[in-house]
Amino acid sequence: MGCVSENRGQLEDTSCRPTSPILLKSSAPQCIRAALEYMFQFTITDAADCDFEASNLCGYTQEMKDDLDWTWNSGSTGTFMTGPNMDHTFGRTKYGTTVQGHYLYLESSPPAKEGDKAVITSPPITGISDMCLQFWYHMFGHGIGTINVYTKVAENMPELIFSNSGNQGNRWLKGEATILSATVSQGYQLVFEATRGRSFRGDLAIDDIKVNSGQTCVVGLNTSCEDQDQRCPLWAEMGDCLNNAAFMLETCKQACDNCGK
Ligand SMILES: [Ca+2]
Ligand SMILES: [Ca+2]
Repeated sequence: MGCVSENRGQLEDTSCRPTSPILLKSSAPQCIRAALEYMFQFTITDAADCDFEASNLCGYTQEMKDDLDWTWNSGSTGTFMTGPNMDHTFGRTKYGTTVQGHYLYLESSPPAKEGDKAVITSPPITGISDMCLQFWYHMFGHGIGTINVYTKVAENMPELIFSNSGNQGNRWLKGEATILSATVSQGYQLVFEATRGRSFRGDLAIDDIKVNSGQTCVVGLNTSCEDQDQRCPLWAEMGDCLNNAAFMLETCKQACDNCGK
C-alpha cells in the first residue's frame, strides 16, 4: 500500500486515488490525505489543457482493469510504418522533425493483441456551460484499431462523444466533440480508450487535449451530408439522435435527418 508512506513520491501509487470527488478507494486516514493531496496537485486547468510534456500526464490516470497502458513517448515509435514520427505540440520544425515533444500512444507490438484496450481517465472537470473538447490524434498503420472518447459522470455508463477507426495516414488529425452543460454541471471525467487493431502496425497516439469552456464546438466547413460512421443508422434506431445529440447530429447527419443544418 503506497498510501502508508509519508513519501510524496508514493502518490504515484494509484491505490489511494479517488475515482470521483466523493468516492475514495479506501477510507484509511493516510489514504484520505493522499487522495486530497492528489486532487489538489492537479487543477482543472491541467487536465483541460494538456500537452503531455510532463510525465505526470496532467493528472490523467491509467486504468488498471483494462489490458494495456498508454505509453508516454517522444520521437517515433519502435515500429516502422506505424505511429507518429513526432509529437503534435512541437512537431516539425524548419530543421526537420524534433524529438523534443511528448505524446501518449498505444504500443501495438506483442504482447498486445487484437481487441486489447488501454484507457486513461482525467480528474473530474466541472463547469456551468457547454464545453468544446479538442484534441489531436494520429492513426497511421495498416493494423490500426479504434479510438473512443467518452464523458463519464460518477458511476453512470460512459457516454461516447468521439470515435474513429482504421488507418488515417501519417498525420495528426484534430478531434472535436461538444460536451453539453447538462453533463458539465454534474462534473465529468474524460476517458480516452484505444483499442488495438489486427496487427502490430497499429500504434495509435494522442496529444494536446484542450477543453474550451463556454462554447460548443464550431461546426467545420464540411457540409457533406454523409454519415461518418457505418454504425450511424443503428445508433439512430437506438434513439441516440436525441440521447446523444451533440455527437450524433454532427457525425450522423444523414441518419439523424440533420442534413443542411
Ligand atoms: Ca491500463
Ligand atoms: Ca506534446
